Amino acid sequence: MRTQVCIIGGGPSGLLLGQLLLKQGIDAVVLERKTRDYVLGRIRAGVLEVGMADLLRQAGVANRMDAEGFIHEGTIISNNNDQFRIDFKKHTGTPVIVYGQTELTRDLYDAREHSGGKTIFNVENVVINDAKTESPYVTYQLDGIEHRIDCDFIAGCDGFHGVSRKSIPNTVRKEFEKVYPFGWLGVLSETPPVSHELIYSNSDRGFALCSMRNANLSRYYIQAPLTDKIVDWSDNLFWDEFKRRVPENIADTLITGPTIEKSIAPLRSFVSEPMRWGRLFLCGDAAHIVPPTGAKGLNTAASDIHYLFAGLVQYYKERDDAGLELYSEKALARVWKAERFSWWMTSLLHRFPDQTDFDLKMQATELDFLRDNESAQSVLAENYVGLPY
Ligand code: RFL
Ligand code: PHB
Repeated sequence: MRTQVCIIGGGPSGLLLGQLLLKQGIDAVVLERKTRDYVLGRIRAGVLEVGMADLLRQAGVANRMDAEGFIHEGTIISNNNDQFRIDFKKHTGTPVIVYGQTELTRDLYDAREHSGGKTIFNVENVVINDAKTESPYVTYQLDGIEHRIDCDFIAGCDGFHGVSRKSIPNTVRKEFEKVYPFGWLGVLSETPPVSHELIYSNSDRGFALCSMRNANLSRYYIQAPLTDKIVDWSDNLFWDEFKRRVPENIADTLITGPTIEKSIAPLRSFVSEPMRWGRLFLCGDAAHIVPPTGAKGLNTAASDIHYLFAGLVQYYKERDDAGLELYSEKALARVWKAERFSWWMTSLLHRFPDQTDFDLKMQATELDFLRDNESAQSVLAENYVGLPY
């Protein structure tokens, strides 16, 4: 088989790139290790920057997001019972859109099926070959039979555990990593959200986040030790702990119910440089991970796709490879800013096992400063709604 761009990974990065390319008449095949249902079963991000929303519109997959997504013009930050609001609209003129990654991925799969884009599921043993030549190819197995796709370019959109990043030799690749000593225990519950804006809560017992998916579906998180087991967190234990970490008025009005999903995700900051090796381009989680506190994981994947898509269009329409040459540099410049913001938000809002009394005072003072200082709020707002592409 031959295609112009072979996309490894059918998560949001790969699917978004596939749809954008299809609209430009550029042929792409998506290889996915799992099934569509498996990919759609993963509950992940919820906040979209307007830059990402625009990209989804450009790809022609934004109708449901525009109809059902929630426009958020601000967010609440709390420190025990002290609460204040960051006004995105006032500081940046821009809101964010709350629309779940699961729904967005479903829209992308539906659009792909509708437009006849080729997706191959359940692929095994994907291998990237000759990425440093002008004739790269990808081999994989399906039902035990070996297949080969010849292509012009390979987009490595296969997430943190994929093969793409690891195909770049160790001598070329430099990895930067910070692993946090806790995770996020997240639940989904069929209850109305406790607040119409997200609440990021620092408390003496650790971090908590109130988020949502729709009018009757809430997403709540608490910081938890990585050694905790899901089976030990009954719904009652979760709600009790959650209520202790949010301001009293929120705890008092919270509607609890049986949870329909519960999982613990580790927190990590990670960047792999460069994001291009010959004709292989890494995008999204394949190249970088952020802790979720800044809601940047999915959005940074989208900005990578923006740069790669622009470079590919320039190559195919103008026979100019300048955009592709600059891909890694441009993508990384934005990635590192998202890393900085996510690391800062994480440091501001969590309890760390080795925090000294001095560290705690610094954290509390940083929160007081943010509460009282419009410029600091403006910096947070600018980063949260998304830096320009
Ligand atoms: P994904 O979503 O991991 O998709 C990669 C896809 O590639 C497939 N794959 C392969 N396919 C073919 N061959 C191989 N060898 C393959 N190896 C893997 C996988 O099956 C998968 O379908 O990466 P992508 O597309 O770059 O999208 C990135 C986002 O998913 C990610 O940044 C965010 O979800 C991160 N993230 C969160 N971000 C937020 O902004 N807010 C959140 O609340 C949030 N929660 C999360 C998260 C990431 C998590 N992970 C990765 C464990 C919660 C979790 C649990
Ligand atoms: C979510 O709704 O899952 C969510 C929202 C904001 C974050 C992280 C996760 O910062």
